[in-house]
Amino acid sequence: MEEKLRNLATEAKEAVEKAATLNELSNLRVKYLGKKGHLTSILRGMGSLSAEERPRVGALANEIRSQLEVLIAGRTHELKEAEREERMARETIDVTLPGKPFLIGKKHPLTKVQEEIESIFLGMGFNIAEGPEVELDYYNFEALNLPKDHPARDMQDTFFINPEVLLRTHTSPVQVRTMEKTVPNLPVKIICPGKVYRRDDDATHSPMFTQVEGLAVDKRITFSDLKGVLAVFARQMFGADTKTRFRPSYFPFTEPSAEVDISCVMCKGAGCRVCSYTGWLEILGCGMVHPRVLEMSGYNPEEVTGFAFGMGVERIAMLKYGIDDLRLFYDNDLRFLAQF
Ligand code: 2NM
Repeated sequence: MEEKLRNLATEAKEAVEKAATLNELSNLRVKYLGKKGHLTSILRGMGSLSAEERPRVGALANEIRSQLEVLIAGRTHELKEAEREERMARETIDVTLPGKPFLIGKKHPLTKVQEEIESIFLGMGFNIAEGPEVELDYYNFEALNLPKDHPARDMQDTFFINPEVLLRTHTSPVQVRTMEKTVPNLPVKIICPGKVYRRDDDATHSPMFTQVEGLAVDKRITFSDLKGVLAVFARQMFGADTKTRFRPSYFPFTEPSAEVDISCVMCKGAGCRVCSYTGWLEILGCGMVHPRVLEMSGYNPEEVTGFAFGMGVERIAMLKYGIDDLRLFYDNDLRFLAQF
């Protein structure tokens, strides 16, 4: 039996040394050391051995097993190393190949338009003011001459957190907060950009959108100042040949109030599909700050006056770039966003 074992060892060692592939090695391990392998089947015959032979044969078998394991491991390493070296010799890296192109991020079109609006008003001496998007009913409505029972306070349009706290429906509360902080100093000359929230959802209305509102309060501010500032804005935003017109309107926080149209950016006023053949496009609302609003903020409406205006950044961007569905701004489709 010992001889059988030694012969097996010699045969297995030779086979392992000659093995040319990892696959072959793996088969050899199964053949000699596996559960149904040669070594195991020889050991099955140990039952016929005498008590003093048995430990010796057992020890020999274990030694052969561990020698073979070591040989197989060594040969495995050799073969892997050879394969690696062969691959290294074959594979070359061409460092002159162009790299893989990667995407560089850019500003969202709404951010670009918002910043463009900001820079036009900064150029006319306005400062930027910001405030909370979760706002008190008082600043969003009450202080803007919209008492609790006012019909213009359509509950449907507002997301309430609780009866006194809501998501701001416009950035006007920032203007009220700024006036409160500034009083009695003058002038107040600010624009308030930011997100606002209304219960609205279609191709031209989103439950969240972006507004820029403006406010100027000082002694002897007039409607002419308002007209001049907005005419300059329209020309800088939409081109030097842009005309403006003011139509009477109503807002609870301004008196008088107006809607502002610009001559159509597409047809220059001749009439086309974009302007519904009117030659004009509505871009914002405005007016002279209501005396009660000035008074609630701490200014004396006998001494100071002010103008205010508000515009939707999405609407301005849609007109500027000829986009017909504002949901494109929020879909985050790079095929759309990459165009700006
Ligand atoms: C608009 C239209 C007209 C406005 C008024 C005020 C404030 F705080 F001074 F009273 N802020 N914004 C205003 C006026 C906003 O948006 C269409």
